[in-house]
Formats: sequence, structure tokens, C-alpha cells
Amino acid sequence: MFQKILIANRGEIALRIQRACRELGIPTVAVHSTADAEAMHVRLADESVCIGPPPARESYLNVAAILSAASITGADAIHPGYGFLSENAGFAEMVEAHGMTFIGPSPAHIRMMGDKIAAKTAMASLGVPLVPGSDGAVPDVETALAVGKKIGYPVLVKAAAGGGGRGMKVARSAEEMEDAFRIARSESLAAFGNDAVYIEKYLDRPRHIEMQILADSQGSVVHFGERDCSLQRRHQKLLEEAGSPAISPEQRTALGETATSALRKLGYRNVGTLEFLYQDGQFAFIEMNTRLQVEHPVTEMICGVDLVREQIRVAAGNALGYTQDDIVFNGHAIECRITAEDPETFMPTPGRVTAYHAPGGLGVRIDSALYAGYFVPPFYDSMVGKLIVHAPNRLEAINRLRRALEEFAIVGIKTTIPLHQKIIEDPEFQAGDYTIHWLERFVAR
Ligand code: MV4
Repeated sequence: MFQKILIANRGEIALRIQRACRELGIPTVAVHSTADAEAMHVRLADESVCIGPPPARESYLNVAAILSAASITGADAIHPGYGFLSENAGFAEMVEAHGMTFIGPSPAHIRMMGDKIAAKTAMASLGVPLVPGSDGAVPDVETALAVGKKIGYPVLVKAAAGGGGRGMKVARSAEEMEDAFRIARSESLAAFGNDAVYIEKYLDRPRHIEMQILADSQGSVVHFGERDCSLQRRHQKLLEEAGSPAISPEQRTALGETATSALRKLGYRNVGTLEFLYQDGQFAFIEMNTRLQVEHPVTEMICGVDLVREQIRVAAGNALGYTQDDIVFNGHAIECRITAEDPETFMPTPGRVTAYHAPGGLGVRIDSALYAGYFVPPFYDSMVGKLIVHAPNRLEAINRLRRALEEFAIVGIKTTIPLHQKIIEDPEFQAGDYTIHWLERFVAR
């Protein structure tokens, strides 16, 4: 097992990783920017190192500073959390070149899945269903038009280096193709320094469903079921559920087997998430994430597993020690992402938290680095906490969520708690009847 783990992140996920380390008996090193000197992840770590000024580029993305911090503290492994350097293959390589372990997949797999075309090509060859589309990159408008003619409109032109919706353009007809193609190309060049694009049939009312996978270095791969992440606004998820209200146990088993079989053949290790669009009873793979995800707790709650502990164990070379048959799904879990934002305008609301009271009780989990007196800095993501509830079924989970949201007091800054309270009272939400477009319409009315 590792002697000491450096956590290359901040906020709630840094605490989440520290908690797993502490239970495994592994000391932790926190890194922080000057803006985070008073942060909870620094206070609770065994050691901490200041790695730079507030902008993430100069601190949490500063590879040289992070590697130096690991080296001077004698850390033998680095956990990247999510965001920041978590899906940076070059960083993972550098960690390994310095004789430390990157707690995550191999750099080659991170790189493969970072290229959405390579990811789709690999998944297709491993038997995973895709959205109909171009066979690889589309080099010019003529080819784009040929693809449009073949698969039918509307289509979506997507950036190979994309994700998060940037560099994505719809063409509703052949007439719109030239503009969509050129704009997608130039936006992806500007955003990612890569102008490769591909084309897919545009699905107009899908759900976003993702499968949680775990693999050891010995070739064992299991899944922990799906999450429904359809409730998002501008590609920011607000609320996630496990399992999906739209998926039967049989569909879960079938999709899980498709995903695990593919990753077994690929020789993948550590955690991973396969993202699918689900519409008209069909699943279509779109992307794979090679990191621990923000919404991992809903999966942990229904499976009774500590995914961060599992990440650390398999990164240290331990075998899973259980099989798919040992994984039992229990009840329903919902996560609300609470952000320091105005619940109506979504403008960030950094500032001082003057009073703080977190809900508790049966089936309630809070993953947050907030405390009374904490100043939410303006430099980073606005998520300040996650409220996760678990109950025997979805209706009871919603009731528990209502109760927990009422109890939650974050004073001094505006948060999205009132928005979550509104969402869960909506009859369509309560019926589980929503697609990826539902929330945009809900906040607009
Ligand atoms: C799509 C799609 C419809 N059809 N692909 C958005 C971000 C990127 N990860 C994939 N995205 C989409 N791909 C096809 N062929 C609709 C979206 C999409 C979306 C997907 C998941 C969650 C929220 C979304 C919001 C808008 C569009």
C-alpha cells in the first residue's frame, strides 16, 4: 500500500479523498493556492504545501509545483480528484516518470478517451452501440454533406477534443451544414487547439445515462450500475440519481455487461464512466470519462462501496477481491449539487459564509468543505457542497431530500438550495419524466 498520498485538488473532493486515505491508514498531503490557505482541505490534511497564487493555471494546474510538493513531502502516489489535472495524460506520465503512482487509468487510456473519435472507434470495435454518424473524423464540408445525406438530418458536428458541449453545432438540414461545420471547426481549434470534428445523428430528447466501472490491474472489471445525469443547465449538472428512473434492472445488467466486457478487452484499470444517450429504448455511447466523477456518491450509496478506497487499492496493485455477483443494488440515491450562485440568475456569489448548519439523520450525506466563517473565493468552480440522500425507493428519497434541504442553512451567500427545493416539487420531476432539456425549460418559466 502507499506510504503517503498527495491530493492534487481542493474543496469537497480533496476532503472526500482524505477521508478514504485516513480509513486506509495512509497519511495525506494537501496542496493549496494562496487563496485557499484557510480552506478545510488544508486544515484536515496531515501536511500541506502552498503551490502558487490564486489562478488555477499557476496553482492547481501547476504540474512542476505539484510534483515538487510530492517529492519534498515523500508522497509515493498522487490522487488528482476531478477537474484540474485528472484527465491530463501528460501529467499522469510525469507522475510515473518521477517514480510515483498516478491514482487513475494508464496515460494511454486517458489519452485515448480524451480523443472522442478514438474513444468511439475503440468502443465500436468492442461491441458498444454508438449513435449513427461519421466513420471517424470529417475532413471537409463535402464529406460532412455526404455523411448528412447518409444518416439523415438533423445532425450534430462535434469536436474530437471536446466534451462539455464546446465546439458542438447542430445542422438541421444540408443548407445549415456548411456553417455548422465551419463554426464547430473554428470553435474547437480556439478552445482545444485541435480542429478535428466528427458528425453524429442529433438525438432530440435523450436522457444522459452513465455507467460506473471499476477495474483492477489483474483484468477484473465490474460495474456499479448507472446514474441518470439528465438534469443539467448549460452542461452543468444540478441533480443526479442512481438508479435512473427510466432504466429497468434488466437494462442495467445488459448495459453493465456491455461496458465491463469492453473495458476488460481494453485492459482498462481504475474507475471509469461510460456516458450514453438513451432515447426510444436505445443506448448509444458518446464519451468516456477516465476520472472519479462529482456524482460518484449516489453510486456509493446504492452499492455500499467506497469508490475512492477502491481507486487507491487497485492503483496499489490489489485485486478487486469480489465479483459482479457480490454487487447488490439497494434503494435509490439522489445528489443535489449546491453552488454559490444566485438561484435565479446563476451569477456566482463568492463571499463569507457567516453561519452554517448541515442536515443529518438517516440516509443523509453531505460532501462539502464549507464551515461557518469560510470565505468562498471567486477563483474556482462555484460548487460548495453536495447533498446526497439514500432511501429504500425513489419516493422516499425525494421526501428525505425535501426534509434535508429544509434543514440546510448556508448563511451569508446565495446558493442554489431554493432551486433544488423547487425542482423536487415539480410533478414531472417526481414522475421521473425528464430529458436533458427539461431543466433549461424549468428555469426559464
Ligand atoms: C449529443 C446530443 C444529441 N445527439 N449527441 C453535450 C455535451 C457532450 N458531452 C455530448 N452532448 C450531447 N451530445 C447527439 N448525437 C445532445 C448532447 C447534449 C447533452 C448531453 C448530455 C447531457 C446534457 C446535454 C445537453 C445538451 C446537449
